[in-house]
Amino acid sequence: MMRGRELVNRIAAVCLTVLAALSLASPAQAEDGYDLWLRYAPLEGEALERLEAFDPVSVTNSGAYDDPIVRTAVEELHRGLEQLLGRKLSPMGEENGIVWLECKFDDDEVPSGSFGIGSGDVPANREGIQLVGVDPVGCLYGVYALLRELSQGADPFAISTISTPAMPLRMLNHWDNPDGHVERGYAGRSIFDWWHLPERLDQRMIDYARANASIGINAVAVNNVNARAMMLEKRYIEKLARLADAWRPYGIRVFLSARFSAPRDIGGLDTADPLDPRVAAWWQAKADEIYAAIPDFGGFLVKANSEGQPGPQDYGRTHADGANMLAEALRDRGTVIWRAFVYSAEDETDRAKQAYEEFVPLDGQFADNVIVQVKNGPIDFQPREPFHPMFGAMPNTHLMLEAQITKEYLGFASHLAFLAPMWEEVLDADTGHGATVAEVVSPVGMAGVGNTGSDRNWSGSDFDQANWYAFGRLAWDPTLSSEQIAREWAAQTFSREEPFLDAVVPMMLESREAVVDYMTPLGLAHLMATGHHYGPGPWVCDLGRPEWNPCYYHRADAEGIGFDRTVTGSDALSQYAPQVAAEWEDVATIDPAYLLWFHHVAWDHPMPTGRSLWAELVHRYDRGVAKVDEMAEIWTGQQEFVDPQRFRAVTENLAIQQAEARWWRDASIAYWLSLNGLDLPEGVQPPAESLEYYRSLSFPEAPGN
Ligand code: GCW
Repeated sequence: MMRGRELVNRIAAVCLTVLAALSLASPAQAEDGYDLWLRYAPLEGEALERLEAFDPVSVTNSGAYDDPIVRTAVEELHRGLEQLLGRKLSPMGEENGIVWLECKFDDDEVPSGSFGIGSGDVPANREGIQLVGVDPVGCLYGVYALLRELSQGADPFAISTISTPAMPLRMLNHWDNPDGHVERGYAGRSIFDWWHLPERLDQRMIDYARANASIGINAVAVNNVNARAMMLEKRYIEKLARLADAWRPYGIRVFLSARFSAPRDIGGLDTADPLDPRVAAWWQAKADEIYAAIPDFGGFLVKANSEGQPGPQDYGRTHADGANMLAEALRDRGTVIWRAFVYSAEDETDRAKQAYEEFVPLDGQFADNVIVQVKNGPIDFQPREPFHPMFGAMPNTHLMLEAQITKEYLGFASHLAFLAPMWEEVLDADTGHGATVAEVVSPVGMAGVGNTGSDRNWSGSDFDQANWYAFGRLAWDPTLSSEQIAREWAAQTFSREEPFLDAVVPMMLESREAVVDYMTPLGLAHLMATGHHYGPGPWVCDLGRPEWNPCYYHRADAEGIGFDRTVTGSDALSQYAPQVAAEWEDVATIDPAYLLWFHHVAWDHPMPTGRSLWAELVHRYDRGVAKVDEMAEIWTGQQEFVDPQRFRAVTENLAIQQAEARWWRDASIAYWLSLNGLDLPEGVQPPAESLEYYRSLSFPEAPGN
């Protein structure tokens, strides 16, 4: 009997030793990307010595505030430092702490979340790092900023920064449905486990909050803007309250996408007319119910009268009538975010003009707690669009920017396209109304349509994590350069070795332009296949509504190609301020990047490069394909810097992108050739297959639809 138990114990002991050895050995072996940019890979060499000079490092919370966010800040700092140092630290809160947190400044002039970091005297008359937050969340952001610097190998004593968020609202919008499907999601199922909430809170919800807080994101709309009214029911409010409780210590407020017809759908009313007092009373009671469960509830995000969603126009009311009624229900507590992504199924107007036409006349009519959320461009998250003409045109309305982090039109999760340069392009655009887009939206905020899912790496691919990261960093500070963002992300996520960064950062910076080149060069747009938007479909011309068809957007025929949006065409150009319109109205001087967005031109139209339009178009396709080949080659050279699992994952995605870039190029060229009957320019490779072949491809199972 005794001998048997002894044997069992021995075997157990041996197993434990082996397991311990394995778990020690494994981190360097393979990484699955779950840790995102919060890997805090152990420092080495000089960087380690510099941090070790702090010995004994501990973290002191000088104020000892009993605040959950301060507690998060202290824990995060402790955790990050331990990982960077590769050893345990003395307990938190010791008086000999070398990082001194001061988390309550009480200055109303300084925006919430601001912080400063510098070296200076800390208790026990020693030199250390002082971190001052204007409020608890300022401390939290300061901690992440400090760790970001240290992770990149910075000298702790040389860190000196004061940072203030440019925008109050830095938000993610999730197009996640309650059944777990994510509209335009390419990273698996939804991360929100509504089925098991509120009883069960997945650890992912904490890790998600950490990731968001680390880049300054402070608000999350948890459900699809194509909303189910069910999400407003009591049982869902309870689920949402559990998330709100879990995220509060990370400074994140929850928002709900609200279906405008909810009073009818779940409220037992026969109308959702915003001017009907019963409807207003229903929303008021609903808001009261939500605030009883979630005192810091952010508010409602609404897609109304767009793509079949219900809205105030169903009752002959305006967007302002609808938004203001909801705003009244949230008054002094929350915000209504009303989307400007509208185009009517009955309207013959150029789709690019419709949002401006519906909203600009309402300028000044929206309640103070209403924000109008405007996509970066006037159509729909294309690889390149000019900025939306509403920016700057509604000086008496709170406008915020909506960007799409998930890459619906840029190759899903398999194509590498770093989006910071695209967002930088729109943020830096001069609206001609005395402000850049960044300046217009800075008093309000920015929302990004999330790219997270149940995949271990969160975003469906390692490089798509960079877009989540970049969105948060730009919402915090739209003047940050794409290069800085790429550098800090790549250093934290993969390797802080200079040769690696010098190779990978330029590759990231050029990646989005490569997608523009092989999909929609020279201002073309919306040529993707129907529904799922996966792959090319420029030949689609026969769908029910004109603006569902790629042909509507490219308008190509035997003579030429492009959408005339000048005064001789749809005149969408006149929605821009005069000096902006002037830049784009002349076909001879317009930036070729926007040429076919605003002009219909002949195939032999001379381009600034000396090529004909046709030759230039083909040249751009080839340039895009060549760039992806180059990216794949650059990545091949990075093996020594990256763990095998992620190295292989990226390699395989790049191989997909190489093949699909060719597919886009070949299918597009084959189709244009069928219209213009021209020869291919000298030395250009003909498409690998016939047009019929490309047209015959179909992918009903493509994700995200
Ligand atoms: O980009 C388009 C998408 C729709 C989306 C819509 C929107 C949520 O194809 O899937 O719906 O825009 O922004 O409302």
